[in-house]
Amino acid sequence: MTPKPERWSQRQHRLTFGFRVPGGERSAAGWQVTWTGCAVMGVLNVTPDSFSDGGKYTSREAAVAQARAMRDAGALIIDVGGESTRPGSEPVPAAVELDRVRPVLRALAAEGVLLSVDTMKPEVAAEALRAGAHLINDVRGLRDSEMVRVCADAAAPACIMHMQGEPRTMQRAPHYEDVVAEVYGFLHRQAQLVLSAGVPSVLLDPGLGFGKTPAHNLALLHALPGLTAGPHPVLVGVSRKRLIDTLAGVPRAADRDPGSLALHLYAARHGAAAVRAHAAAAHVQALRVEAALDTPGIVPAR
Ligand code: HH2
Repeated sequence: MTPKPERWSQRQHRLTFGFRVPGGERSAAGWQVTWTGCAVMGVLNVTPDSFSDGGKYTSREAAVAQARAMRDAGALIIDVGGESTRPGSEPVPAAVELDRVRPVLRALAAEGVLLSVDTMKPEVAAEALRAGAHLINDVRGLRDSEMVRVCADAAAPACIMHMQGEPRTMQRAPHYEDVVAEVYGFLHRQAQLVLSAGVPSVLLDPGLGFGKTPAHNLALLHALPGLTAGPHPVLVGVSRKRLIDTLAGVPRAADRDPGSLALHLYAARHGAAAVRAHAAAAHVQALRVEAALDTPGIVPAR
């Protein structure tokens, strides 16, 4: 294997799909989406109760307009979610979740947007893939073998995220003997398992805020280079999360974009292949500047 370039902004990342995808190139392995440096996954919550933007995109028109704006600003992928997983949230029935995401996925797939769907339910994932989603983002990290089967059958890549417990109770008393070894060990084990089951490629995500104290989140961020040195692209998502309030004193979630950006730039500099962000345009802009600074002697053409 050729060694990875030292500069984060020059590292190439790749996701492989078993079917044609927007921006994908045909290869022997399937269709590949390739990018350099750190990409943006734009968050699109079509829920009434998400912690920072609940209710803003519940109409199809509002959701599609927001996705278009994020795509036009340079987001690589739009992550559509129909169930909030904020701490304390209650699960919603699969039929409700599907009614929320399906029309939006159909509309955006028709416009050639690269789409992930943020769901823990295999039946929602299967229907979402039929409606035009390309990647499954599962905050349960494909611990359900049925979710592995859905992704493998559709030849769709998956984001494996680590979560301790369930959203309803996960922040009550998170506990680890060694958070870095346990979380990164889980991600590596799950990656091996799902790839050997036929899922074409994976993104790994430490799941910041999912059953973790601020100290756990910071330990994982400080150890990020150990994860990003591995063979799989790494996604980091701290957008508007409580960690920003802990670090900077910002009680209102919607006010936390500057702190989110600072943490995401840190993640990019330490090798993250993508960051999951609500303020997608601001992230694309800041990452372009950060990438230019990482490339001494090169004056961009624009
Ligand atoms: N965070 C949230 C939801 N899904 N998926 C991944 N892979 N990584 C994350 O960090 C992550 C995620 C929570 O954020 P949000 O979607 O804005 O809120 P809610 O769950 O309330 O809809």
